[in-house]
Amino acid sequence: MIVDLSVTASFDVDPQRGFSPLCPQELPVPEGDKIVNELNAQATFAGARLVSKDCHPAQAPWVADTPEETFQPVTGNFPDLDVKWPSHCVVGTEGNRLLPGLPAEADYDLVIEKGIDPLKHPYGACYHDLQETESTGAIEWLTERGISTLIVGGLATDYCVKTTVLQLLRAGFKVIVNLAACRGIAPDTTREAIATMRNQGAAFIDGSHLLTPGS
Ligand code: VGL
Repeated sequence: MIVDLSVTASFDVDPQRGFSPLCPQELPVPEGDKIVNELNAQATFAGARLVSKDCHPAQAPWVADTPEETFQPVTGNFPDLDVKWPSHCVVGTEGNRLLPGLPAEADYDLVIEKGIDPLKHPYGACYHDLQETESTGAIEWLTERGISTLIVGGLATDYCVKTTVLQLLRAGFKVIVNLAACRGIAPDTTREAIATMRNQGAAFIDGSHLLTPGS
């Protein structure tokens, strides 16, 4: 697949320790820490590099107090919460940090922080809310720079990667998902997520060796 560096950005979605076996008490995605080399490799085909981060508070109505509560619906009138999750990626903790081997945050062109409000647990990196009305600025930032193509990897394929990819497709970008730079929480939901992204127009590669610089 040919990519033109000048109109392409690489997007690292939530590549945080809290989604990896480095933080087993959080939301460890199997092999979540194995995506770093591929994220770094895909970035060499892009003129800009973005990262999104879950930046959660320690306490929120969506936090599951016991493992059994995970995936249970959040009760009450919370339009921007759906199901409960184990506490993860809390600001100031190890789980919030980027995976070892990724650039320092200051070396990314844009860092998007999401999930800060305890009453909102978004998945996609383009909006702070599930209704997708409050932009994080990612789409505007990319548009302003004339970027038309995104190479996407990160965690987890079946939640934050999927939702981010669908948001970018709806915003009119060409999206290449690098599956070698992604890992999912569960096989079934990961398969479904890949099918949904494909139906909505995403392209897929299984490693950045399948990319060629060009225009
Ligand atoms: C994610 C579940 C809950 C993700 C975040 O980054 O994919 N998944 N919170």
